[in-house]
Amino acid sequence: MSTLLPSDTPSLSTDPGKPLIGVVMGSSSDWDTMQHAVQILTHFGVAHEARVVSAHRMPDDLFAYAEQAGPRGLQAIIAGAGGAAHLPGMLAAKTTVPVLGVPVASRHLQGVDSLHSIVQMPKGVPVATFAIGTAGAANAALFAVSLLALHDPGLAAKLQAFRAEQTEAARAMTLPV
Ligand code: RP5
Repeated sequence: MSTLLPSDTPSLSTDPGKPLIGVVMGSSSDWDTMQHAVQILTHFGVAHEARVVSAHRMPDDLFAYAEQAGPRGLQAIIAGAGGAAHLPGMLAAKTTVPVLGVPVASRHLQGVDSLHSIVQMPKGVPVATFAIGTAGAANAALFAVSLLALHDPGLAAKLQAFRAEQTEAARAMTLPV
């Protein structure tokens, strides 16, 4: 990932002792996917935490995490899960902190099951749902950065630079014909 970011712009989001974004997942087997969210948050210098919180294997931990998210100052929770992916929805049921859901690709249904489980929340308890897999994990983190950047000019500048790099990279693309 590029390091061509403004380094002298102040950021309100960098205190590692006070995470602003929580990244949770149902299993350590989700890490291959969810590490892409963590990489983005690290790249932007956003204070975050990452941990396993399994909805069906650690339900009490899940409730405690959701209940403490607001009081602990989390601004968003990125939650990844596969299969019957109830982790994001159950988190959203227990907190009004925004929950960004990442469908992890499953072995048998390639994550379509995860996507449907996360995106089909009944009216009243939303989960913002992203693409299946690594693109979804990265985009959920970029979305979280965008939310924080609304109130953080330094972070907004980094986000603009990130977008500009992508534009330049696309303009530089060539084809083999
Ligand atoms: C879900 O079950 C996890 O989110 C994971 O995607 C899936 C499989 O978990 P493991 O059997 O690999 O622990 O809870």
